[in-house]
Amino acid sequence: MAKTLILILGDQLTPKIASLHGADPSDYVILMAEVMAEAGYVPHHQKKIAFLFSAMRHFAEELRDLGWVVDYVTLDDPANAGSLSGEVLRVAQRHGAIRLRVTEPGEWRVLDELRALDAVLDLEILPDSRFVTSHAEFDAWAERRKALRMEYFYRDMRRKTGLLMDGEEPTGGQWNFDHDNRKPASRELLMPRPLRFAPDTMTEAVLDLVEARFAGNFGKLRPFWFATRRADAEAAFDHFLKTALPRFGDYQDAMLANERFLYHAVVALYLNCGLLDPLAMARAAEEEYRAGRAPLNAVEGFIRQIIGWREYVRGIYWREGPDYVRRNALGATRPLPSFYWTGETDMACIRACVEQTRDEAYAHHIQRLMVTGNFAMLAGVDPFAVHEWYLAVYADAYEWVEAPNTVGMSQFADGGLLASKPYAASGAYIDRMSDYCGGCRYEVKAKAGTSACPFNYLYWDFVARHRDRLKGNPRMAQMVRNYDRFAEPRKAEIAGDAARFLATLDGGI
Ligand code: FAD
Ligand code: DLZ
Ligand code: SF4
Repeated sequence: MAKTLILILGDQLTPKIASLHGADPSDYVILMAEVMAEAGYVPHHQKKIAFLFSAMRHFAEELRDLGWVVDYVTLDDPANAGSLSGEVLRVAQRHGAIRLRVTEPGEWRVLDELRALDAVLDLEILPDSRFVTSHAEFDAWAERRKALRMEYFYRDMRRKTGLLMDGEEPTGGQWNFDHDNRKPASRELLMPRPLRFAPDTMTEAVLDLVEARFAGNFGKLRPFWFATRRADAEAAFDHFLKTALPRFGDYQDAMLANERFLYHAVVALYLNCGLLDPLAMARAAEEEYRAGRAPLNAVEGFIRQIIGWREYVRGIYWREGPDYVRRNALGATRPLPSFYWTGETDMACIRACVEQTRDEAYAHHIQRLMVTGNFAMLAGVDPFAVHEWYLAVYADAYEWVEAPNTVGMSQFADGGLLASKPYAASGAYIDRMSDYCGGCRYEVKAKAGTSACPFNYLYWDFVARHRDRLKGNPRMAQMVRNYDRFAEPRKAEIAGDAARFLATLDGGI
């Protein structure tokens, strides 16, 4: 009997992937392919491409060790068809396969491409069982509600998984300990570091390939220190549990120029491609609390990110449909300033975040949300351009998780579906949570004039531009009233400063 083809995508790197459930290796051929269509749909960071190709190659070895036949197509294979569907057709023909099995991809674009193969192959697309919530469960939850607030979804996830539950009650008597989690960090704190791995021969070969084919892409390729094998990713996570989790909550929102990782896990890249399992991670974190090695505010905060935010944004992505990435509720049209690629700006906070992104293909949540994201929204940058940037530059970026975070949470471009208010902030917030302002040519405490921090007048200009929309938002109405109380000369000063500054950006005023 002709074999069935199983396609495993670059972000499905686990033997527990649904397409392998219950399958007998002797009846199947697995296809994994490095293709230009995937490596080029946005100009991915060099480290992101290298990470994923190396992780894919290591996973192919892991599968072979488990007895699977794996047809692995490298990017430089002269016969490479260039796209996932092209490779499926080519390899299906080679093996005489008429059936294709695949776990659903993490992006509408790829889903449409795979669905089109239905015309030529007997196609089976399986739900991705790596998530706690299925699409149907999320939709059923959303149907019952007017506002899709993460907090209520998260409580249901706690009940469903039993994580941090004592019977029917949340452990510690509270669902959420976020009020304990807003501390700025000091440079004197002893900082943990993510575990680093020297590239092995397989990774070195991929680094050479990326150097040869993607040298023009954003980002520094070397030094390359990500784990690319499952055992190493697990060691990196274990290292986080032991060294950083206890303070994860306290310093979750802090930013320091010379401490790029602080107490963050730096695991989303491993988790999103399948090297780590979310529920196993959440249970391991809970165990740190139960064993008295980490406090509840830290463990609850971490678990909320994994079974709360991560699941919730995925639910929103699939529920809202393929046009979600094009939403633009605030009508923003400015091109993305070139300093998002070069880091060449006098704003020390943006410079630090872009340089770190360039070097590490990593920035933590508050850098993404409150520095680069906040600035883009205040400056009125087209949210689709912002979305493409985030999708390209972070090693953990796949559309299902990146787009709701960018379009919804950080740009308010879905009009408040995901976030109850725009994450807009002036320089005072950045100054409170970071050490960036001390080294900046702008003065964070100055409100107006050429030396004032641009976030200050851009914030009020944003409130003024979107006054009518924001005055109806209970969490922004006070800011609108504050703006309305400004005397006319002050309002004119804000508008003038903003116009002068925005004129210096790509796209002019
Ligand atoms: P930690 O801070 O240590 O958190 C632990 C884990 O929780 C993360 O690894 C991640 O899996 C999960 N998590 C935390 N916050 C979120 C969130 N808001 N949404 C989903 N999962 C979350 N995350 C991605 O995984 N991929 C993206 O492409 C991505 N793009 C983002 C774009 C913007 C504009 C913003 C504001 C956030 C984005 N996030 C994205 C969410 C978050 O910033 C990253 O998950 C986090 O910074 C990854 O670093 P870490 O592993 O050190 O996470
Ligand atoms: C991100 C990515 C890249 C850079 N390259 C490949 C690839 O060559 N082959 C592949 O199967 N997957 C790749 N991916 C991941 C896919 O783009 C990902 O599966 C979709 O974005 C859906 O999440
Ligand atoms: Fe950023 Fe303003 Fe602080 Fe400079 S002064 S680092 S621009 S917040």
